[in-house]
Amino acid sequence: MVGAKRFDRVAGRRALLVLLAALPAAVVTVPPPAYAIIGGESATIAQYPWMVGLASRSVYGGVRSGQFCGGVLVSPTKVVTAAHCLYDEATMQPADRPDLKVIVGRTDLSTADGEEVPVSSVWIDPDYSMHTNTWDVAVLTLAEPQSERAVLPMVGQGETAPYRAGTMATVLGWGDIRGDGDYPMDLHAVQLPLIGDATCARDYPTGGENLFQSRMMVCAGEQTTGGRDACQGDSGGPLVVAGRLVGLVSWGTGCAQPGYPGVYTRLAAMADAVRAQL
Ligand code: 4AZ
Repeated sequence: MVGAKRFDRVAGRRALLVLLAALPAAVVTVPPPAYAIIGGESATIAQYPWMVGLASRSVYGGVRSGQFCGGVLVSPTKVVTAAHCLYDEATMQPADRPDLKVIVGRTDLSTADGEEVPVSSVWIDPDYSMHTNTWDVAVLTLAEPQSERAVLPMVGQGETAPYRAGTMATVLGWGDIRGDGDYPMDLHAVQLPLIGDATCARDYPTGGENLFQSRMMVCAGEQTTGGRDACQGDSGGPLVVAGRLVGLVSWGTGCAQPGYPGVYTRLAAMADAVRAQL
């Protein structure tokens, strides 16, 4: 049902784009895509076997396996995710989720494919602040090693080259595909360019939780047109450049709006601290 509807939407949009491509560019303005992670397309765990979901059925219900965030398998027993995924938005304190699981090997959250692996311990970056969204990284230890699954290598401490503006990155998640609470069952992926620090500093100049800080954050998206972005539910998921984990979905104003790109945890800023947990 949901899948069929989305397929129709995608097919309809393709037809529209073919039509628009035939018209003189000056006559038409192409609306931003309104489907997928946002502006992406369906993907599978076979394509991205190190992609995982964080889930709590007691808190989020069982319809979508209890999924509420993304994460990445970086070793057989370790998952990197965003610290804010492990916090309670209401209390601003670490969340109490005794049934926290890591979903591995599952593309479609309505199925029982793969496994729901218990978490034996949680490390949250000691510098993480929910008030400023800074140092938004955490490491989960799995109770059952995933020795047969592929892992994603991580960027090195202090690396800068992978973050050059215009570099194409891939973002993955099971989050909102329209920015209006439309949560898909299947994994989505989008390719988007990294945005330079000076640009993002202009996009998010104010203090508190809306201040861009290039030391431990990096932005990605379509600065002028919007249309491609991570959204609610994608948090903690990977920003991948050239086959390595360089960032985590962290925050942003709304989703896929021009001038308000997605902000990601810049993993090169804390790669050593994360590696110390592996
Ligand atoms: C969120 O609330 C969220 N557009 C994640 C990513 C973005 C915005 C919000 C980026 O989890």
